Amino acid sequence: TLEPGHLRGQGGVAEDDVRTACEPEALKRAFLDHLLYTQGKTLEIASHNDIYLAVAYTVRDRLLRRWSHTSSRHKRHGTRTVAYLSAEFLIGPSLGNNLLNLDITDALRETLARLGIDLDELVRREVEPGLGNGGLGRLAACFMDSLATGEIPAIGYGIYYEYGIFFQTVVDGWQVENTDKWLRFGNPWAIHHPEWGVEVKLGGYTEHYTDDVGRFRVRWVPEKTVWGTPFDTPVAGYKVSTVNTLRLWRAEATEEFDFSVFNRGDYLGAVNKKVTSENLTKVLYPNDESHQGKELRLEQQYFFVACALRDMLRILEHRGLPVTEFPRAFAVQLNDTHPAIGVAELMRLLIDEYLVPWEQAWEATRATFAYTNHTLLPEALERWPLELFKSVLPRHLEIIYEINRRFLNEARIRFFGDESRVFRLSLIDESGERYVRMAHLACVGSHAINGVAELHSTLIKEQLLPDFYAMWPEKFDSVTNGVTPRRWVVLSNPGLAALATEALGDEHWIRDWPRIAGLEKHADDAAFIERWQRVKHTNKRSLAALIRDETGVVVNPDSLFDVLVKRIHEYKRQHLAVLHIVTRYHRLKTQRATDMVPRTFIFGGKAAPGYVRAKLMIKLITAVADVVNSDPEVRDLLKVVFLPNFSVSKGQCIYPAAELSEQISLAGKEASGTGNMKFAMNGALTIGTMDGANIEICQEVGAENFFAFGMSADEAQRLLRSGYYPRDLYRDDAELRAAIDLIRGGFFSRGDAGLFEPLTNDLLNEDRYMLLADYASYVECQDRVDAAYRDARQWSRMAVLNCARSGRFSSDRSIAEYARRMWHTSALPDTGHGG
Ligand code: GL2
Repeated sequence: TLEPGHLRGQGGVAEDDVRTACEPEALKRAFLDHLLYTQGKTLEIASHNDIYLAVAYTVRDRLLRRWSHTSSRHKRHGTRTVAYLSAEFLIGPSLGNNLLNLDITDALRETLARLGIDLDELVRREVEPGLGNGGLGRLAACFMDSLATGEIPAIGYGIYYEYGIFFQTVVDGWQVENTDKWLRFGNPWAIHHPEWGVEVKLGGYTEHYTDDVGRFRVRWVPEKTVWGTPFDTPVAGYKVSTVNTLRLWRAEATEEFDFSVFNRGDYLGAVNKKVTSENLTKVLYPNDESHQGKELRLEQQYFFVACALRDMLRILEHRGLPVTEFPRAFAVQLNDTHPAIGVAELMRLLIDEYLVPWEQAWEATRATFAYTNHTLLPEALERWPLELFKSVLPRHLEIIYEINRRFLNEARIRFFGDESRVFRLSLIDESGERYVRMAHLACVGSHAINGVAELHSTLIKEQLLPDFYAMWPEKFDSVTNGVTPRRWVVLSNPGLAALATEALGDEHWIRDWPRIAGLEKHADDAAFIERWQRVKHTNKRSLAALIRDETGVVVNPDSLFDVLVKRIHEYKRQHLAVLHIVTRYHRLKTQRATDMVPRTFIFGGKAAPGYVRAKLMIKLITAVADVVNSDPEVRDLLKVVFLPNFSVSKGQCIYPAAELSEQISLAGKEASGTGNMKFAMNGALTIGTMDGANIEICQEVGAENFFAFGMSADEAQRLLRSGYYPRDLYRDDAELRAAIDLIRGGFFSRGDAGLFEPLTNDLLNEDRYMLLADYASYVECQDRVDAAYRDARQWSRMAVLNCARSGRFSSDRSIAEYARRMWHTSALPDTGHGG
């Protein structure tokens, strides 16, 4: 492995070049030049946005110097490039991150300060691209950071949505969605490359024919074609010379106007066709973990995958390699099934366009792809109605049939006489209306299949894809998720970063996160603990200020900050946290519960616009907040806030200030979780179920430093099988009954007893996510949290241990595992010898 800071003294010509460009005088010159020549402004009349853009271009120039060296190095060495295919990349704000990775934050801050410009304010006010829904998209962004930092050649391929995830406001307690026009003021980080445009076919039919030399051929006659062009964003590694690429595709009309229509005099009709093509990449589907069989979504998926594979073929050709070298040149990772159509598309390219024989094409395809599953929820599993699929991708359906025919023949031999298993394995679901099963396509077309935490990977093998596991046990693997400590500690929590560097004696932990273990020996050092507490308190004060600015609620920074931020979902059980809050409130009102630890409950998260229950959960949180926060009897003991528009930027303010991390999904439902890791790294203690990566966090930090509660995945399933009667639990538990009755009696809805009925009735009658079964254990566990928090010194000690023992949860470790086990790639660092 590389020594941290290996750039120093080794960089060669390229690095000298970059370093000179990063000196204060050069930075000043570049900034003023961009202000004048790119923005057309002088300092006197420049707007905030002009200044931001000129700064961003100045930084981007420095990235591009390294980027060009990186790409020629990759070309020269022809090493295997990782192509990370993902419909979402939730990269967050770029400026601070790029400055950090280029190591020019201080130089630029000083330079700008001399011009009267506050760099930190530019960083704070930067708008972020919301090109993802939640954990899956953010994971892709953390992986891009770790790939670059690990100097692994990689390209992230995805979609350049014009509108990202909606902007959430809360009006009268309800979520309101507003469009996210993130490109309104320009995106300085990406470079448009129309010259690398690709034509993508859609719809139509196929023709089978014999060509001049007697070969059997298929021609796809599309109904329409759209034009895809890439926007490249440089992705710098942390203090290394590698700069990789995030390449996102935008759809355009193939021609400005359809002249045949135009000539008929239908001008608007002609323009309309152009608009329709451009609709393809207009908007990100705002559903997290639910699948809707919408034609446009299928077109989006195919569009970006087709562009990506074409682009890889272009690169291959540029490197002078034949198409048969594809798997040696690229390792393609499928981030969930959204890009799984790539399996059929690569087959189509190889057999139809490059005339590679089926067997050879299939071998190459399987060697190329690997598939990561991210969810066990049945509603999130993608399947497309056959007729819809056929109308969009007629040729791919034929190829999928042929893949399936060969695959099922293999399965029949492997599972002799077991036709029901063959039926279950099929790429086509024929149990009712017929569907194409994308997860099955991904499994068959990949050489590796992995889950994202140990429990999740086990459940994939045992419950989600047991027949595939029986067929190919060797394909199945597990890579626990991770998050980048650059963004989630260094950028978000500068106080903690400074303390860590001082305590550990150097900054090596930033690229080698397991070294954070060195903090452990300070856990009993009173002076260190005091400083740790000061950092936490400062972060809590900043968050309190943000909460006041955004919601008007004043919270006490000396109270316990208890945080639940993530997408709103029934399986994530935000309403279980509400039941606990209501229980506390009830105790306060009915018993003089004066020994209660003052707490601030902080919620954040978006609900899919069509997910009525989830939106009602937001209303429930805000309704409880309104009553509790305005009850004078409650005083400082209980505060509840819903911070609107949870995003990467918001997360950067929230995780560092949190003391208690709520990870309360029903065991067996959360594949991994990654917020749980961000909290632990920032020294929050977790109250959590034995679900996803919580289990591994608990193992690492030690059960004595973790508040575990609730049923295990096994126990939950057994209870469900043996008959689960939530109403009995309601009947037998007085506190639970009181909490539910307050809600359904209309206490939090000005007497409107009907408002929350959809939620409360569900809890009493079905309770799919078994809140009532875990309620008592959760409340009891929260009482233990109170007891622990009363001993501030001991609490901080546990917090330090959580951080110190989070070494496993860096995405650098995840990427190292993928590289070794799935991709068979390694780092290609700049040796500084022109090599
Ligand atoms: C998710 C899982 O729900 C989450 O547990 C996991 O951490 C991430 C990343 O692996 O993937 N699956 C999914 O569809 N979304 C997720 O966040 N949206």
